[in-house]
Amino acid sequence: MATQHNIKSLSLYHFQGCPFCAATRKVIEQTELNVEQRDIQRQPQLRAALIKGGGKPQVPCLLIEKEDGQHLWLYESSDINHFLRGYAAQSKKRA
Ligand SMILES: N[C@@H](CCC(=O)N[C@@H](CS)C(=O)NCC(=O)O)C(=O)O
Repeated sequence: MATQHNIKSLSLYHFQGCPFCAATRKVIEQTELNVEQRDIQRQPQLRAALIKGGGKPQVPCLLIEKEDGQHLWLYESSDINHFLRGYAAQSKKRA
């Protein structure tokens, strides 16, 4: 799994009417993490990118881009929320 110091960026694939996405957006708001939000209903090309990269159109999905160029596609809101909280806690410790 990616650790705090080797992550380049985080992006959330989501859409507005999805309750699982809403819960994850709330965690992003609470943790104040810098996560780019990519709405797959507003931009169909993002849905295509999600399927191509992650393997399926399910949202929420967190794209973790590492410094070495590796891309990790994390599905399941409970796993994403757990990851975000841990990442936020690590970031605070290192600050
Ligand atoms: N267990 C998943 C459920 C996610 C889910 O059902 N997302 C719906 C939108 S609310 C979805 O993407 N459905 C389309 C699909 O699975 O292909 C989670 O907690 O993230």
